[in-house]
Amino acid sequence: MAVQDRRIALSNIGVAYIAFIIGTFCGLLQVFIRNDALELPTWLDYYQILTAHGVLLALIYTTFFIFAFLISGMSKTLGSFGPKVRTFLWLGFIVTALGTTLATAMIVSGEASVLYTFYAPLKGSGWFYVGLALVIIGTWLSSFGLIGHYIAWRKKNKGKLSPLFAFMTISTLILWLIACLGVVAAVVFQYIPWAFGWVDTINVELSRSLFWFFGHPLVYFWLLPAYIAWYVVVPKLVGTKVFSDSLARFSFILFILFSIPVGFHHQLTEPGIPGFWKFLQVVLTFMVIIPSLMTAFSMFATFEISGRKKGGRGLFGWFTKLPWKDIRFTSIFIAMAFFIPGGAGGIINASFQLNELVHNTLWVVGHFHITVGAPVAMTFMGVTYWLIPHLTGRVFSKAMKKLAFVQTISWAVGMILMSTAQHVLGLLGAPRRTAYTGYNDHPSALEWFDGFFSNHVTMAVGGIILFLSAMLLVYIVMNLLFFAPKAKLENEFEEFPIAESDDSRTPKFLENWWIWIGITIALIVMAYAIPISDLIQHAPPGSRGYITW
Ligand code: HAS
Repeated sequence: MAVQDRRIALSNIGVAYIAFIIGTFCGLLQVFIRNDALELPTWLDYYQILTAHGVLLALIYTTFFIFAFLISGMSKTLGSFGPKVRTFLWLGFIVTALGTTLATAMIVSGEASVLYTFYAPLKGSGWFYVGLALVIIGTWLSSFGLIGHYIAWRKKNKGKLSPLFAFMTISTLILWLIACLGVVAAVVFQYIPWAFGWVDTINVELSRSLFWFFGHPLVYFWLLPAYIAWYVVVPKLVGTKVFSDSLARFSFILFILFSIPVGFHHQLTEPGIPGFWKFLQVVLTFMVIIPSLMTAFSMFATFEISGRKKGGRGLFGWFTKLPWKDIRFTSIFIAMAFFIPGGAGGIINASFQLNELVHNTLWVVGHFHITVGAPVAMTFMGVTYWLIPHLTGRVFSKAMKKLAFVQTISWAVGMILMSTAQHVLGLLGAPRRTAYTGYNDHPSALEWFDGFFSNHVTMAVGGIILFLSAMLLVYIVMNLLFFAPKAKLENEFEEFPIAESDDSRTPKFLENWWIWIGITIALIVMAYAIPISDLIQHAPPGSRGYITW
C-alpha cells in the first residue's frame, strides 16, 4: 500500500478512536445516572449524554472505522489509488469530520438532545441537522472515490470478477448510497426547514418513516464490513480458503435487496401505517435474515474444514484446533458468538406480535449492544489490532497482544452482564431512554431491579468493566499508532490477512450491479410507494402530522 493511502486510512482511524473515547465515557456516565448514583450539574442532562453516547459510538466511530477498513482493503486488493481518488477520499474525510464537529458541538451545548435516532417530534438546533447532512455528504464523497477506483480496475480487467474484498466493499457502498436517500430527504426537506423556523410544522410520521428507510440498512452498513472481515480475513487466520466464493457474494447481494424495504419493523406500534404494509415489511425482514444464516453456515464450514485439516477428529475435535492464541482470530470468534443471541433477539423483535412486548423497552437497548456493540464493535477491535500496525509499520508486541486478550475478554464479560440485565429488565417492562430517577415515583417498578441480573449492581459492574476495557483498547491503539517500535525484520511486519477465494465457478452475473440495483428499487417501490404517498397526502394540514409514541 502506498504511503499516501495509509495516511488517509490512519486519519479515519484517528477520528474513529477520538469519537470512541468520548462516546464510551458518556456510556460510563449513563450507567451511573440510570442507577441514581450520579447527580449531573445543571448544564448537563441525561438526554444530552445519551445523545452523545449514541451519536459518537453508533454513528461516528463506526463510520470512520468502516471507511478506514474499506480504504485500506481497496488499496490492498485493487492497487494504490490515483490522485483523483485520493482527492475524493481526503475531501470525504474532511467534510465528514467537519459535520461531526458541528453536530457534536450542538449536542454538548445542549442544543440537540434528540438521541442518535434524531427523528421528530424531538427537535434540535438546525445546525445539528446541517452537521448530519455534512456527515452524509462526506461519506458520499469517500464512497464515490472508492467506486471510481473500482470502475477503473474493472475497465483494466475486462471480463474478470473483482477480488472478493472489493466486491463486498462495493455492495456495502451501494447499500449505503441508496439507504441515505431516505434520511437526506427527511433532513433537507423536513428537519432543516422546521428546525430553523422556516416552516411551523413537520409531518412527524413521514419523517419517522423516512428515517427508518435509512435506519435499518444503517445497521447493515455497520454489519457488512464486519462480515467482510469474517469472510475474507478469518479463513486466512485459520489457515484455509474462503468456503464458497459464490455463497459469499450472493449473501452480500441479498443484503442489498432486502435491507432497505423493511424499515416499518421499527414502527410496528405506530399509527398512520396500515397493518398490510407493516406485515409486508415484516415478511421482507425475514428475508434479510437469510444472508446472516448463510454467513453462519459458511463460518462453521470454514472452521470445521480448517480444524480437520489440522488433525481435529470426531464430531467436535476440529474446534480445539482453531488458532485460539491468535488474538486476531479469538476477538472475531467471540464477536461471532455474540451474534447468535443477537440475531435471535432480532428475529423476536421482527415478529409482529412479539414486538408489542419488547418495543421501546430496555430489551431493544440490550439487542443493539449485542449486535452493534459486540459482533460489530469486537470485529472492528480485532481488525484494529493488525490494521494499525500494518498501516504504521510498527510492531504489535507480545506484551500488547496479551493486553489485547485482556481487553477482548473484559469487553465480552462487560457486554454479557450489561446486555443480559437490559434484556431481562426490558421483558419486565422497563422503558428505554428514561432516566432512572423517574422510577422512584413508581414503587412497583422498583421491584424490576431485584433480580440477579436485573439489579443496579450487575448493570453498573458491566458498564464499568466495559469502560475499563475501552480505555485498555485506547492504550493499545495509542501504542500502535505512535509508540511501538518500527518493524525492521521481515517477520515483525503485520500482514493484511486476505484469504484465497476460488471464483472459477462463480457466476459472472453476480457482479452485474444494474440487475441488483433494479430489483432493489422495485422492492422499495413495492414496500414504500403507497404508504409514503398516503403519509404525504393524509397529514392533517397545518398540524404536526401524526403524533406517535
Ligand atoms: Fe436489530 C432494533 C430486527 C440485526 C441493530 N437493531 C435495532 C436497533 C439497533 C439494531 C441499533 O424487527 C435499535 C434501533 C433504535 O434505536 O430504535 N435486527 C433485527 C433483525 C436482525 C437484526 C431481524 N440489528 C441487527 C444488527 C444490528 C442491529 C446486525 C447492528 C449491527 N432490530 C430488529 C427490529 C428492531 C431492531 C425489529 C426494532 C425493535 C423495536 O421495536 O424498536 C437480523 O439481521 C438478525 C439476523 C442474524 C442472525 C444470526 C446469525 C449468526 C451468525 C453468527 C455465527 C456464529 C459463529 C460462531 C459462526 C440470524 C452469523 C460460532 C460460535 C459458537 C460459540 C458456537
